[in-house]
Amino acid sequence: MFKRILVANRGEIALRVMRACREMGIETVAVFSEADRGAAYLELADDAYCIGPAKASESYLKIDRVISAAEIGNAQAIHPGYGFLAENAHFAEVCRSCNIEFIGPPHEAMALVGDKNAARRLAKEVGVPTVPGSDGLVNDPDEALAVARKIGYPVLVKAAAGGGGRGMRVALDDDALRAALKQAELEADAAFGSGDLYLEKYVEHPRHVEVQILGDTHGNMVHLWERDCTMQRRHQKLIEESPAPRLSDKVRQAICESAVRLAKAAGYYNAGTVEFIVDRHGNYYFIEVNARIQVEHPVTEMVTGIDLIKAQIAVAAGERLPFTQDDIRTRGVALECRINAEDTTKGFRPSPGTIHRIIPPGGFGVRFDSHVHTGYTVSPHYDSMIGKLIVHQPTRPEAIACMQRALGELRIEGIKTTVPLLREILDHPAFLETRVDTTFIERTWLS
Ligand code: MV4
Repeated sequence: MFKRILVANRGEIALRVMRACREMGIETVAVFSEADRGAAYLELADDAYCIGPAKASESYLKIDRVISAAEIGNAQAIHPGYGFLAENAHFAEVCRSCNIEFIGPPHEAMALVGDKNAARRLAKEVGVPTVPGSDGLVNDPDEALAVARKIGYPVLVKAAAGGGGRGMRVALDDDALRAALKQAELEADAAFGSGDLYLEKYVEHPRHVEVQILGDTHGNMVHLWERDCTMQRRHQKLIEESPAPRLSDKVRQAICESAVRLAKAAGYYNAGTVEFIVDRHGNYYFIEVNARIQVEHPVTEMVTGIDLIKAQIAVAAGERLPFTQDDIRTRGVALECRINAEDTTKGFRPSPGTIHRIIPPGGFGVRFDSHVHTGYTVSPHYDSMIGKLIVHQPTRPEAIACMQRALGELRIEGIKTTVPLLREILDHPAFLETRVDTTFIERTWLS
């Protein structure tokens, strides 16, 4: 097992990884930017190095600085968390060439699934349902128009190097498609360094279901069932839950088995997520793979009882998974609310500043994953998420009541947060009755 791990991240996920390491008897090396200097969670690391100025591109995203910190700090492995370098295949490759274990998938598999068109092709090859669309890339407008006429409008133009909803464009007719192709190509080229595009039929009013997978380096791969992440706004998730409501046992089983089949075919190991959209009729379609631990991993941990961060570390150290698929069952229902420092009444604009007072919630079935405290200053330089409130209860109505109770206890003074909106959503008949799709927030709170 590793003696010392560098955590190449900040905030709640850095703290989450450090906590897992402590329990495993592994020392930690933290890195921080000038904006995070003096943050309380850094005191929980055994060692900490400043790797640059506040700007992420000058610190948390600087591969040479992170690697230098790992070498100076004597770390044998790097946990990237989510965001920043977590899905950078080049970084994973540099780690390997420096003899530092990257706690994540092999860089080859990461590069493969990072190419959304290649991932889609692989899904088709192994019989995982994909949305009807182009057979490969379509940068030629005439070819794209022919595909659109065959599958029917509306269609979605997607960037092969995109993901997470970035670089997508809906087109309703031929003229719109021509324009969408031009814009998407320019945008994708500027944002991702590749203008490669592919086409899919636009599935209207989908639910978003994703499957947690976990594999070791000995060829064992399991799924840890699914999460529903339908409750989002502009691709920012607000509430996640497990199990996914309104999913028949048959479809749940099929989606989860599809995810494992695809991950195996990609030569994947460690933790990952396979994303699907599910239409009103229960048809499911593969969308993309997220080659990292995700923000919402705790809901899966609560229902399965498996610590995903510890599992990531163990399999990165070469250990075998200590369970088989049949051992993994879910118990009860878990919900997660993301607490962001944002003003939801002003277009969700960031609300950085000092937290004058925070009172965290507690009690049976309540988990609060957060690095903030009274006197903590939320920096404008990073993502506005300041914590995640997770509850675990026997049933969905009990989980919702528990979440309402816990959000009611949570006091955060000095900055605006998403808490009031979260409480409204949890009270909304459509949420209670699970009659929502991915457009619910935009339709209900015009913003
Ligand atoms: C789609 C889709 C409808 N049809 N693909 C958005 C994030 C990215 N992972 C894929 N996304 C979508 N792909 C087809 N063919 C709708 C979405 C989508 C969405 C998916 C998951 C969660 C929230 C979403 C919000 C808007 C659109």
